[in-house]
Amino acid sequence: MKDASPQPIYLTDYTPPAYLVDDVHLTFRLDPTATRVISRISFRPNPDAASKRFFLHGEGLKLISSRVDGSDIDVRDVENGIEADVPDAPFVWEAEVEIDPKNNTALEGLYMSPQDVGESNASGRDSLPAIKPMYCTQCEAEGFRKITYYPDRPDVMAPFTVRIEGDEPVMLSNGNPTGEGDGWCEWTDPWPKPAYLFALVAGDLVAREDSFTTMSGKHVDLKLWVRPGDEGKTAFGMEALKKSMKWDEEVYGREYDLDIFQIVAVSDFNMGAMENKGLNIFNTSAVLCSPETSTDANFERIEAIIAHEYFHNWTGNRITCRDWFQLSLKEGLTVFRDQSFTADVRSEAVARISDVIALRGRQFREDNGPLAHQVQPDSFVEINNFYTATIYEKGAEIIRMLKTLVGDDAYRKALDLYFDRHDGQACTIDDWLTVFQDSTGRDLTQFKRWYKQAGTPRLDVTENWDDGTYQLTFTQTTPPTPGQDVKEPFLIPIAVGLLGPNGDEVQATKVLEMTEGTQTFTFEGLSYRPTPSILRHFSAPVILTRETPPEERAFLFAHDTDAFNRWEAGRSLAKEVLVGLVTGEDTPQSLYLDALATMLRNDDLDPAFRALALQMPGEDDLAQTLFDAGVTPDPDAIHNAAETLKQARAEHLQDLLPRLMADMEVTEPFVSNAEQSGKRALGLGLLKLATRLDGGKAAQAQWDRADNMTLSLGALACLLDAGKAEGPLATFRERWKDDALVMDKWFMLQIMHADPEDAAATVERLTEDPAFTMKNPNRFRSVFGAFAGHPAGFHQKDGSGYRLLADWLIRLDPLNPQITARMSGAFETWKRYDADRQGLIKSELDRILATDGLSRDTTEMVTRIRN
Ligand code: 0A1
Ligand code: ZN
Repeated sequence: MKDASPQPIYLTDYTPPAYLVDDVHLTFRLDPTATRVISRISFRPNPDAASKRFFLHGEGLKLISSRVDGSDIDVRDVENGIEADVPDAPFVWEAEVEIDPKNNTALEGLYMSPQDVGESNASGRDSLPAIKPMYCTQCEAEGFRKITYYPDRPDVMAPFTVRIEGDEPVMLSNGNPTGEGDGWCEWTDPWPKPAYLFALVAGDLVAREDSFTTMSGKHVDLKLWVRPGDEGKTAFGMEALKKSMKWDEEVYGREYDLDIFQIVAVSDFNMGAMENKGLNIFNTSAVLCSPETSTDANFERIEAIIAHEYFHNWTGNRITCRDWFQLSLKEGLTVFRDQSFTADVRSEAVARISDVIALRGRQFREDNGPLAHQVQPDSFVEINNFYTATIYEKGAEIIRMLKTLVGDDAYRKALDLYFDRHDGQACTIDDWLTVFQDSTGRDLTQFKRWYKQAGTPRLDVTENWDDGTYQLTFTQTTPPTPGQDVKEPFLIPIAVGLLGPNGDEVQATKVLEMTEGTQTFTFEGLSYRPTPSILRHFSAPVILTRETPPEERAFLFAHDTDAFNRWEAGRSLAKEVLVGLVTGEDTPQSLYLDALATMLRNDDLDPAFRALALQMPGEDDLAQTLFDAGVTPDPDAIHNAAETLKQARAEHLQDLLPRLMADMEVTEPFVSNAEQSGKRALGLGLLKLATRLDGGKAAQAQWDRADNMTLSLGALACLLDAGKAEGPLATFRERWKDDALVMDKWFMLQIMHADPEDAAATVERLTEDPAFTMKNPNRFRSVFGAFAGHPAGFHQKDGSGYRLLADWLIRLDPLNPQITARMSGAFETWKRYDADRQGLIKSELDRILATDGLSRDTTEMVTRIRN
């Protein structure tokens, strides 16, 4: 129900819990609509708390009975839970509640998946294949209160024993198995944990089994549980898990701490995956893969997410967060750890470039709009709305900067101290920074601003050359963000290298520490004026604004010894051409095209790098760039400029294509490794160019012979662009109609490649498809996420795109507030656009806000966007 005026929660209001928990014992009597949860919890007063109020969170629970030390006790219903009068001494709380997992469509707490079994969908035509639903849980951030009454806050940590009663073939919970019999089993997790890490799974599942021997010689059973039929998609995930376990031992000295580690794949899941202690639960899309059904991009994402969840065992579980304002303590650090893992097991340069593309596409976009917020917020209404790119990706950039500033060895020492000092605790971001201060002796007061000031700093550079002395003067400014008008200077690590006329390094990479608003750095004793390579490896999450002649960027694109900056130079040239095409100003088009050709021809360069250099800047990125330059972006004009440049590139690179395309053929059996996926990525980039020249002939040939999803889907995308996809789309649908993850691609691709004026109609047509359901987050996202990611289609000036999305958000909200709130972010860029579009968007936002019973999640998001 809509909360009349959702009240914010403030970081400064934190108080320690009144009672601590020594032990939790839960019994689940499973039933689809009437599961009983019986809890026995040992509480004791917290000596560090001022309050003696005994309060337990609870939401949507039917209380059957409650007792304290064996005697019935009356409880009072209060906001968000119950309270009761209890002894001022240790006591045992017992309660029995009833919950309804089958009708839990929000996918928080205990729910069943799939949810659509036996029902026909909107169109009323087909029904989905009958799969017996399984039970599963999602408790982060505040889902445990939908399972039983409990102090559902991360600073209350306790060991859990869980007994599950039911007739499901497989029944799992956190920790180690400690007993089983007919119709029941028991799991014990000895490591104290907050309730958000609780998990339970029960259903008809099969496991891929393996094992891992830890660095101290302990044997760990590994199980990856999936539905019967999906076993063939588990091999890669298991290998990724073992690689992650090994990496965390080698790089961070962290060993696994239970006898068993399990992963379960679930088809209805709001996010990618969840790090529940010893029992990670994954969205099927984040773990299941095979060459026939998954693309290289899928494999890479799966490897990173498996690593991410596994790494949480130490950064998140063993050391958790004191409260949700500290979310980036675990998420920023764990993202940084998974990024480092990917860089190590794949290619460092490619990983960094890909991370930055994602950061700019999601976090910079957020930071430049009405949803901008601090990495450590001061307040929130609904914590689920703070699982954002800022908390995750900017949080990771902060850890990366810290490591750059202190150096690799000091970073590792600090981490050792962090684990030593805080193991078993619920910590704050301040605790984390204090560890670094203590172990390195550095004062991090200014550095902390990265957590407390929202917004992306702009970094301006001017240079001066005077007889052997070269100077770089930087000025930083951070635009105001909601609630923060004035910003103090950040401590910005700026990695700089200087290049000579032949591209040789006259100054190897050096990290300049900028602390002032304006600051000059001097390099002496140079024999000629160098070309600077600034912000190497993207050493800080800032927007570099520098007037650089295109020739200099072409030079860096050809010569920079820093792979990131080399790519960046090409990217910024491409953007300058696009901007010129939109505004009618001169563009350095031929310079860019020649430089691109030279780069592509250079066989010394990794194909994956070349593929990234060939990738076009996104249309949304361009809209922001234009807006920053004071030009109101017109999505149609941007789209047309992109089309013009794509055509010009195809024509310019025509002669190169046959040789390069042949070189990118992979003859060995499919493996998703850096080498093969790089070749396929470049091959697909070239195929797009070829399609513009041959009308889809090469794409059709690839489609006919492709034996893996990467090549099939790439060919299908090109055939869509060429207007020749009707037959292949039908074939694809028929072949994959029973594979939900592949069908997601079928939906997504048609929208991504629709002409702008047809995109909304395509969405409407696809929502009529019997395979569309809004109860499955992956399917909903594959349609509406793709639509929101197609700026020219979504922003059609008649407002049809806005109306369509708003209609569906209003429909989805009562079922799944979390996904609705998240998808409303599609509107976050509205202030960039012209008055007509702004007016149309505002009226849709108002229409959403006027909906009766709108969830707290969506109310908060849409209100913030609207303001
Ligand atoms: N902690 C998980 C992500 C996650 C967050 C929230 C969720 O529900 C609101 C679910 C999963 C991770 O970082 O992987
Ligand atoms: Zn995480």
